[in-house]
Amino acid sequence: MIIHGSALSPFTRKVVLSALEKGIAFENRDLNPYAPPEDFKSMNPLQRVPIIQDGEFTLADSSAICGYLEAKYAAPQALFPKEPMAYGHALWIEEYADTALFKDISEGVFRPIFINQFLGKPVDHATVEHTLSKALPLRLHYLENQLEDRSWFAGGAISVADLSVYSQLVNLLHAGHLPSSDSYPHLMAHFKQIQIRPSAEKLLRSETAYLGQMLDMISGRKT
Ligand SMILES: N[C@@H](CCC(=O)N[C@@H](CS)C(=O)NCC(=O)O)C(=O)O
Repeated sequence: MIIHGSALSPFTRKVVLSALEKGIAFENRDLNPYAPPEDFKSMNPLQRVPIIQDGEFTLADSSAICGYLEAKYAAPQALFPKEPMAYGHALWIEEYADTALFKDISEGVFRPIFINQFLGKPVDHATVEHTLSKALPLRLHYLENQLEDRSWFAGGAISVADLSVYSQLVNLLHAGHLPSSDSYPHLMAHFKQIQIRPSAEKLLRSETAYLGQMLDMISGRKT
């Protein structure tokens, strides 16, 4: 299986983590949606990453891909709860992370810091400050309350819900704005318990190296 995506995309991260957790062999291919290959539109008419190719089968969208991987490789690590309410809740938290968290973190923090610099523009501190103080706390408090004293968002084990939330929050970590454990004790404990899993540790190391290279390139451009 080939996973086409970009290293700092939270949706690519969700799919890569799912594959690693499930022990699926795959090849990771870098695809920058802003400098796409010619066949990008035929792979995904929405022109977004991630996309997988599994033999002759091509599939886009992280949620569709995670559903496909679960149907094909339920064992050894299931990532969707079996119990109906827990299953529904997992899908809801996945959706919450993919839409609400993504919007605030991507538009409000990641782009104003990193994409601006990649494009040679100054960091938009005002947008970052506004997001961190006004928009994002609402999202994070909701997730904090969802967890209360549970280890996982849905059911009694790690699921796609946990990987989805974690995958979005990693971009806050890269930006140096991971929320504090004082304000969000359950959410940050949840983040850390995923961060130390072998799958996530390995991936984070390669992402940090990649981001470092990108930032070095930018500072080289400036001097
Ligand atoms: N619902 C999609 C969202 C994918 C998405 O928005 N990917 C971003 C990268 S994080 C992208 O490809 N953006 C390119 C663009 O907006 O043109 C999924 O879950 O895969």
